[in-house]
Amino acid sequence: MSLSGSMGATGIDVGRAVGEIRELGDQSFVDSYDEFVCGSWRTCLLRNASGRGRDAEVRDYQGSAVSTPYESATPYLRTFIDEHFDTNRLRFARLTRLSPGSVVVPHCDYVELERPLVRIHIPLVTHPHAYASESSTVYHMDEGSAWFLDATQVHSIANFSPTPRVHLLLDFQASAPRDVFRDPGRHQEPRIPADLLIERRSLSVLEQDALRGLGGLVDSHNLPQVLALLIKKYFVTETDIVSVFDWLDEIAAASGDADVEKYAQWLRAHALVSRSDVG
Ligand code: YCP
Ligand code: CO
Repeated sequence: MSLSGSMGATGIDVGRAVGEIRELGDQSFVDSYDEFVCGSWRTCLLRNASGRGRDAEVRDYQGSAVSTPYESATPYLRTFIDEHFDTNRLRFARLTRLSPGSVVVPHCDYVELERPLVRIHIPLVTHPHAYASESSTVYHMDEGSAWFLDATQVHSIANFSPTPRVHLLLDFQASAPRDVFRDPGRHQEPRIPADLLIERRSLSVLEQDALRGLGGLVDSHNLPQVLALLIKKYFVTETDIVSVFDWLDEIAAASGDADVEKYAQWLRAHALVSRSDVG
């Protein structure tokens, strides 16, 4: 059972939103969470704790979210957010851009916060081969709908499509997903429609053997590629999300490379348990 799911259409004018985003240009996006990103995942900050356009840090703070200069440059998006959501509860509003071929290490968010936030995704540019996952459920978030993503659960994303995947991502201080909307009556409880679930196949014996064999190949230079390979394999085969870390541990142990082993242990803890060791 997954907790994340679609809460229904928002009525956003995707064409207008995308037009504004095109005007923003690449230089409005910053890299963050580099340690989790295989490929490119960049964000444009629309509202945050400080109102500074390059402040990508998710942190606790009091009061309402402050508009950045990027939000002033995207008046349609600003109006959409104001009209559709309870902005008193809004803490962060971002655009996220996941490049083709990119994946993110399975992780839990909000571990560094006093209380978890409620996260809503609204896909603006997407493709049936852009995936999100929670535990053993892989799914596609469809364009223009509001999707609740329970980021306290282990989750991941992958873009196997030829185009960048662009989402509007909103984080709220709330205890229930529907509390974030101005008109909760217009939205359903989160559920994943059956036609948006992505079926996976079983992991073959050949693949299992080949994964083990990576111990003989991995070193600190190709570790990012090996990690990306494991995450991509998780997305298409019926494996648990935590298998990524189990495979990595096994491969690291077989490699006999102490740095690789240390990294594998660090990554698991950093992604699933604590973020305290990163500034
Ligand atoms: C997300 N969380 O779940 C992001 C991706 C790491 C933090 C990068 O969309
Ligand atoms: Co996340």
